[in-house]
Amino acid sequence: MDLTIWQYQFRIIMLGDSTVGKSSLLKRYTEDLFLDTINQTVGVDFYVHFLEVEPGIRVKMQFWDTAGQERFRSVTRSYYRNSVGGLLVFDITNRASFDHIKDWHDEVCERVQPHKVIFTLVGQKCDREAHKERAVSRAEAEKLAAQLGMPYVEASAKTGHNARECFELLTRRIYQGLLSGEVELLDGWDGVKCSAPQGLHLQRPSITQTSTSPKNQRKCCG
Ligand SMILES: Nc1nc2c(ncn2[C@@H]2O[C@H](COP(=O)(O)OP(=O)(O)O)[C@@H](O)[C@H]2O)c(=O)[nH]1
Ligand SMILES: [Mg+2]
Repeated sequence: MDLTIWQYQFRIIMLGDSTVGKSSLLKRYTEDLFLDTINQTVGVDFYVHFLEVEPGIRVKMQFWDTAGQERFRSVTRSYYRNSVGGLLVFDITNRASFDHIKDWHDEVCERVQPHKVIFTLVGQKCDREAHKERAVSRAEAEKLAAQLGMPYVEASAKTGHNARECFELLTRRIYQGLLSGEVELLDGWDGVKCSAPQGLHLQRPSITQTSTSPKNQRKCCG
């Protein structure tokens, strides 16, 4: 079986301040590697990974890894619009990176309208808890995630703890969103692509129809 055949492509964006470990987490997931001195992301990098969300349904996850620095925002903003998923990443030892999560969230929601982005909140570098470096409690992070309507996962690119879970949880939620109608395929939007609609056995027949009517367009964040 050709593992690169896919039925859906989801475009997912990495969000969060510089140095929280976005690129490291992606590298751990896609290559099972961790580098102590990883090159700083300049502009936007891009990674691909495949996941079978149910038997016979393979999703190509296309990850856009942004640079968190303010000076790169103008580059990354243009990519928000065509993303269906977002990993909001902070570093559990860096309080400011947690405080900025709401800003990242609000900025994306504002810019993707009328589309909707499905998020997961990730507390990165959880291996450093062992060194008593935690600056954000799990309870606090869970509270913020609940307020923003998303799950919270603690991960470490260094040890690999939950690296797979955060990406796959998000991908499965996007797929469920497609089945339920929360996520819609719209003309001129690249967040989700469907390779062979007629060949799929979907629970929701309308999923394969492209719609541009305003009544079907949802606002971001409910
Ligand atoms: N201890 C620890 N360090 C990490 C982890 N993830 C990334 N780092 C380190 O944090 C620094 C920034 O990582 P990077 O992936 O470039 O962050 P980005 O700017 O968000 O893409 C690098 O020195 C990484 O080696 C982790 O899970 N644990
Ligand atoms: Mg990076």
